[in-house]
Amino acid sequence: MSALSSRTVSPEMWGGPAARCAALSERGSWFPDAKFGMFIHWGLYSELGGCWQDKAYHGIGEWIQWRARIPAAEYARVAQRFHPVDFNAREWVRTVQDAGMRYLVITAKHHDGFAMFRSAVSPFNIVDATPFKRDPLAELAEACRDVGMPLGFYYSQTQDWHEPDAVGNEWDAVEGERRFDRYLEAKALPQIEELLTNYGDVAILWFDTPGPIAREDSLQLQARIRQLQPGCLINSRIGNELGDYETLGDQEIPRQPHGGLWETIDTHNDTWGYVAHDRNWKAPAEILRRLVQVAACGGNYVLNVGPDGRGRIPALADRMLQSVGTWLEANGTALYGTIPAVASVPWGACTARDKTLYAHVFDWPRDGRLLLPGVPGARVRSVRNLHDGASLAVEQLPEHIVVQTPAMPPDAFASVVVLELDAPLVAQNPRPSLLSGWPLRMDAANAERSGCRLRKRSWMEKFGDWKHAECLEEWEVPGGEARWTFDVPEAGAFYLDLEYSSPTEGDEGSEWILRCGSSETPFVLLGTGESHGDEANPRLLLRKCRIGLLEFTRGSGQAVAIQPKDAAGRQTRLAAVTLVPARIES
Ligand code: FHN
Repeated sequence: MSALSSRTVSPEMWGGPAARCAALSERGSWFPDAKFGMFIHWGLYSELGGCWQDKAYHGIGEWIQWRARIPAAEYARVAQRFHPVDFNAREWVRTVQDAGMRYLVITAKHHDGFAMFRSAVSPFNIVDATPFKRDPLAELAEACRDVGMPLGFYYSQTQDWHEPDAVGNEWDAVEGERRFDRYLEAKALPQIEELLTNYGDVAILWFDTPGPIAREDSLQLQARIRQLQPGCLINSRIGNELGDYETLGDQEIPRQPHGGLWETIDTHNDTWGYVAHDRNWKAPAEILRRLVQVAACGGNYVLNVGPDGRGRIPALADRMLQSVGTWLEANGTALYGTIPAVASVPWGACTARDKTLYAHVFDWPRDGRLLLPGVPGARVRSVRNLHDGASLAVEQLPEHIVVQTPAMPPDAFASVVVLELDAPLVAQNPRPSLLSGWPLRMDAANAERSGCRLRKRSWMEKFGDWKHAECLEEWEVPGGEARWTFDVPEAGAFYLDLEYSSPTEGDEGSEWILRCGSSETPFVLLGTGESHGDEANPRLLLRKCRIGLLEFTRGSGQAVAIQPKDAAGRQTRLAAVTLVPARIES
């Protein structure tokens, strides 16, 4: 097995999607209904808090050993002062519950190779190597068991920077051949056995960065888990398209429904492991918006918390999670156990259960009218606010539903409007509507396209802070075209904005044609340049460019289309077009 080398930090390190779970009823039937989980990254790196030898590292803190090239022996000495006396398993589990989260996954061993549990396999573990001497995973397992909370263990199976035979540590000199099979047999497999033997029921074995792991190694890991705990779920990062469910890319929030069993994992600030100087917390409304968006696309949302070296969950994170939990306490019926309904409405997203549709409204309508896509084959029987039960007037048009809403949103973060139908909602992907007063964003993936390709791009901004976009690329000139079709329930004027990246240098840019109805307008897209030399996964500098004002009359099936006119447009990566309402008359 080769070292991860240049693929160490690229989207390939996540492996492909999982094989579909064959026996969900026996294994992990709890998973799709849970919707919201907590991820905890906690290890020796938490003691360092993103700082090594007075230098602050920005980005993900659990990679500090790799980034500062700390020799394994020197890093191991951090254990001598790792003494998380404030760790309290029951309090952590209460925090998970109070946040409305329904399962917990914690790092048993991250890439630094340090076991956060008692291990007879390697003395590099929290019980044997630190003054703390306790086994936090045992305490957590007991606390979770007492309240019936599914508990999962993260285990870095491929990278282990402490072990010369494993993958990832390219800075410590190693004598002789690196033998991954030796590491797998001597450490990874026996430690996984310990985790599956000593801690009761393990709900998930959460693998990471499979990178170059061979198929037979992933199969061996999977077989061992099935043998010891057949009920344990395995995520797709076991590698080689195995596992029971898919873990999307880090911080990847889909915009469109995504099939199968899956989860999105997200950071609360810009790191997984504790970083003392990272204050970029997502506020509760943003967390809820991401959670609801993921649920409306059919997945689970797992939000990370990074406790510090004393075992404390950062106070601000804790407070914000409590606010999230308060919202879920009141509105959880609109989330847990629901199915995806509508992922792309400008004011939020919709989930559903049986004959009930839940509209999660993050941006409350200012004109007192909430417009929803139609519900083919069903009649709306009644509409109410979930918050206070107040019933709301509704008009059901052939393609839309219009709900009369009060001036003020009933809930500070997101108000849920509940629509009771006379028949179950049929899964649909409605044509978008250009609603007056609301921007309509249409992604690359929604375009009818010819002479161009749709590609998923992922790139890092701060180290380990991933961004994702699907883009239309490799435009043919002539012949390339992208077209978006939508309904216009009310006439209006809208600006057309493009979100794109173009490595073309120079001010000239590329010339394009915009088609709308019978009109054809040329426009120019300036080069954005690229700041990153990784050709396979360049860092995109996505830029918004306003093309101009368009007027639409009422009518269904209207479209905007764009085409590159000159060869300079070939390399453009187009992520989205947005129609932004413009008020012309007073
Ligand atoms: O390298 C790890 C990283 O430290 C963190 O654990 C994340 C969580 O998904 N997984 C890997 C990068 O994708």
